[in-house]
Amino acid sequence: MHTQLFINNEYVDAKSGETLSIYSPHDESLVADKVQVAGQADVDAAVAAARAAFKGPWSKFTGPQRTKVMLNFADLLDKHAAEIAPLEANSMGMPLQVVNMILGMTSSVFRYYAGWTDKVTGEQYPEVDGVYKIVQYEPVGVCAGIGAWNASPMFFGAKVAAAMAVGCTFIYKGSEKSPLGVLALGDLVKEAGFPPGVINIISGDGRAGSMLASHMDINKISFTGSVFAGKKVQELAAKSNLKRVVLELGGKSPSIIFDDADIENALVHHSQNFLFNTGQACIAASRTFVHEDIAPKFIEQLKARYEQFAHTIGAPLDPKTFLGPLVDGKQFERVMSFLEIGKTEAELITGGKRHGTSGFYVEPTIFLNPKDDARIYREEIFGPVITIRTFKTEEEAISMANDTSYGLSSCIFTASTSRALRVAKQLEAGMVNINSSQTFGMEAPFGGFKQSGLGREGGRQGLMHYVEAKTISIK
Ligand code: TXE
Repeated sequence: MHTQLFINNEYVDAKSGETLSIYSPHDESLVADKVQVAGQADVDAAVAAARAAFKGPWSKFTGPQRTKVMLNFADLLDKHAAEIAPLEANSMGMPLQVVNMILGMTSSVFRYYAGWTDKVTGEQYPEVDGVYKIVQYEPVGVCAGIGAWNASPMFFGAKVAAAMAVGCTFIYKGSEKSPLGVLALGDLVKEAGFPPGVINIISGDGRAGSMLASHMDINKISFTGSVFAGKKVQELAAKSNLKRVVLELGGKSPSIIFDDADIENALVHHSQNFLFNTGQACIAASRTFVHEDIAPKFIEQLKARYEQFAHTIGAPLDPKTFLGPLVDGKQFERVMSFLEIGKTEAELITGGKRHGTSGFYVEPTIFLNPKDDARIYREEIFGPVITIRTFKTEEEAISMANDTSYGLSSCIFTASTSRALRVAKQLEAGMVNINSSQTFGMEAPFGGFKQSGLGREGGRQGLMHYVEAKTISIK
């Protein structure tokens, strides 16, 4: 377990002299104390290391040489996943089976972007008045990433791998709620063959995040977290040096289940898939709309599923556990308050209370027909709490689905392809899942409309945020 900052391929104490402690959300026991917290001097040191690496050895690496170290990293991550997984499970309560999936996605995204290192092509324009124009794409420079707690290693992967593919350098700040997993990646960065300073990893809370967002020698920042904090990042980025910004923020994603849907498939996606990571997923479809003709049967069966899943609640390190605790006391209080508010805004179908008497465990919960202005219907709860409303017509369902300030993901369950595509076209969301949920891959852009974010991660779109176009005119 590492608790120091990882700068210039070395683990070092923070100059700030400040530390933070991590407690298990399973039983509030101490997991790690003296996790080093980056202050301004530490952030400056990490940025200086990244700048020196960007101008120095890393700029000499060819595409295929970058591919090699990226693939080394992916292999090392797979090799050491078993040692890293308990760090996440103990810090933020993610069940071991879920952490292993997240770590697998992290090495996959490094392998995906390792293939891009020599494929960012430019353009050439026909001669006009004796002038030829060529466009080349150059690495944007020193980049920063800020991650949330719910899938820390994957946020690291999506941000850092794309930057490495095009030759940028990076300072990554994990969440203060789950710093240990990403800090452990430092050893793998060094062993993989990345030169010192190419990838730096620091810990700290919003203050360290603000230092990154406002740093005058960082060219681009990518943030995953709440809308509130994301707006702060963009504000500081603008007020400092107008660094490029990508924001992956919250969601209150809709799911529409039509009367011709495959009910069993819909039940799986609104129970097992929705409850994945204990509902702590930005793309969780937490606002479900069910056609009135199938609603009574669907709700009755979903209730039975939730009551079954309540039996999978357990300690994060227990391989049988599917539902772990919420990340910490603050989040637990937040979700518990939504449960109490929900009881005044909608009909409680199942759950609605704490599970057990210790640890931050919550019963998987279903609320039915919340009022239009209900907080449980409008706000991102970020827990195992789903709200269901019934609808009569396709138009009504689309209108309700779009009636939100978010626009991250969405789902449509129907047997009709033409209806699925007709509805998909009208949903205001960056991602639409047809007869599925939470299905995304790193080859396609991930991100949201409206206040769910700015820009994309994954695929070619995610990569192009790490380069700048340069038009060269030749006379
Ligand atoms: O997120 P924060 P938190 C939502 C979810 C959750 C709420 C708060 O509803 O209840 O956000 O969770 C850093 N400048 N999501 O507190 O505060 C912080 O250190 C720069 C949804 O964990 O956004 C951490 O590294 N950085 C989301 C990261 O931002 C700042 C996933 C996220 O912290 C900062 C997580 C600032 N002013 C929470 N303030 C999703 N959609 O996936 C904080 N940070």
